[in-house]
Amino acid sequence: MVDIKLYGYSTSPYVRKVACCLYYKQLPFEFLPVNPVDPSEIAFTGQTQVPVLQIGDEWRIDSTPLALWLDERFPEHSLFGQNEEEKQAILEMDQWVSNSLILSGFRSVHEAQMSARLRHMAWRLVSVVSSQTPLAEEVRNAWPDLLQTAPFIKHMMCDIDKSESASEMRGRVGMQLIEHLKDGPFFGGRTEPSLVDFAIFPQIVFSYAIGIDDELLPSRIPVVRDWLGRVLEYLPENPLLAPDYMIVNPLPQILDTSRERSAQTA
Ligand SMILES: N[C@@H](CCC(=O)N[C@@H](CS)C(=O)NCC(=O)O)C(=O)O
Repeated sequence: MVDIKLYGYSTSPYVRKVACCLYYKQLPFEFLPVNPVDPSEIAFTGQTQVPVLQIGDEWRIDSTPLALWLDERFPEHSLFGQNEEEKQAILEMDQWVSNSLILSGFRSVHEAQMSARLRHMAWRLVSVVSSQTPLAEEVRNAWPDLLQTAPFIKHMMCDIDKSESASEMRGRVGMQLIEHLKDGPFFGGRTEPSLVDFAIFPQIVFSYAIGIDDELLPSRIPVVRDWLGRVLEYLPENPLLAPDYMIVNPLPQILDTSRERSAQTA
């Protein structure tokens, strides 16, 4: 079996997306944490963006091309369906995940007023980062401001249609999420999971799993909760790349709790 290495930080939605694809494909890999402030671990690539995936001696970047590469190299457990038409539909939904769902998350942080909640979130995120690539106290303390001024996030914001506010965008994304799920069992009404499921799953659960949010709100919606449970069947208990001791709310427990809660309210 060829050596597979995933370089990145667990707080990146794109890195978690690639990890979930690797887990789905049952490809053993080594996760190599990258320091976001001084990404010397990926200096060999001559650039600073994660995820970087290395298969044998070859490395590449960019999560969707990486998923295509994985399918090319390891066709079993396809991430792109069974034919060209399915592949195009999956790529279109994946674009929505990147340009709307993930972007909306970054936008909420970028445009938020500095508040106790925002600081709590940023400090929790940096404690996860620092658990894998130790950061100086001053850097950790400054993380709330650094998050809001990160050049790559600023750059992402250039593509946003500002005629829609951040909260309108969140509302739209929530509605479109349900539309794209199409009652499941997987995104796009598909019978097997695809790249889209593995792009969305870690993004939806991360903040709750590491203790930023008090509740996994999407799991209040029965179709979403059932979908989360189905996706988890293809993944390890902790597919989020953060160390187990950083997981405040383990995923199987999240789903059991929300099942109990909805049974109580039924
Ligand atoms: N289109 C890329 C986006 C990757 C990306 O934006 N990664 C961020 C972390 S979430 C990053 O590496 N930022 C630092 C940099 O670009 O220098 C993908 O899908 O992989």
